[in-house]
Amino acid sequence: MKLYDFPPCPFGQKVRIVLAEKGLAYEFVQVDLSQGEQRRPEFLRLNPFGRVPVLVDEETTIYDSTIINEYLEDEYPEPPVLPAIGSSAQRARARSLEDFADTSFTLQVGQLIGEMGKAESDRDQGRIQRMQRSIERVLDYLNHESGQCRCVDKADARTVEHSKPARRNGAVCDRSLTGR
Ligand SMILES: N[C@@H](CCC(=O)N[C@@H](CS)C(=O)NCC(=O)O)C(=O)O
Repeated sequence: MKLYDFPPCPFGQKVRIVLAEKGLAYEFVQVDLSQGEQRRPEFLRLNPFGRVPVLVDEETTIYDSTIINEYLEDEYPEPPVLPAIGSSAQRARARSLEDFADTSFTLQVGQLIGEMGKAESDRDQGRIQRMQRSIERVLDYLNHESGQCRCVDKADARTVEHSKPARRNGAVCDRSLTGR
């Protein structure tokens, strides 16, 4: 099995977590997005949209992290990463949380990282404040869903802290980002 991926990509990380949970061996093929390697013809033959991650499992080529993970769950069901078949409501909830992470959390945090990675004088403070408010709503939702308070703050702070551009420009990574 081969995974075409770029280490900082959160969607690739999602797939790598499932591969690790299932104990599946694979070859990591780096597609360096900073060098535009996703636009090379040989990669576009795997994913015409030019995005990582892409999984190649023998004759099967799949792109999009959610679909890759569904494939892994179908093809390699043990150990499962979704609630059992038959527990439809719980499976739906797991999928909703995944969708929420993809559409309402990862993107916003990524945009905030991008803004904080700029030199301070170039940052759009209005945009930063809007993103902080949006992330704060997301964290409230996750804290409510998880029934816990502190872990989400810390996870979010780590995400930003580990961003190289943000670190390079001395971004403050803890409560100041979420305004708490
Ligand atoms: N919905 C896709 C999103 C994948 C995606 O946006 N990947 C980004 C990197 S995190 C990418 O490859 N961007 C390259 C580009 O847009 O040129 C998934 O879940 O796999």
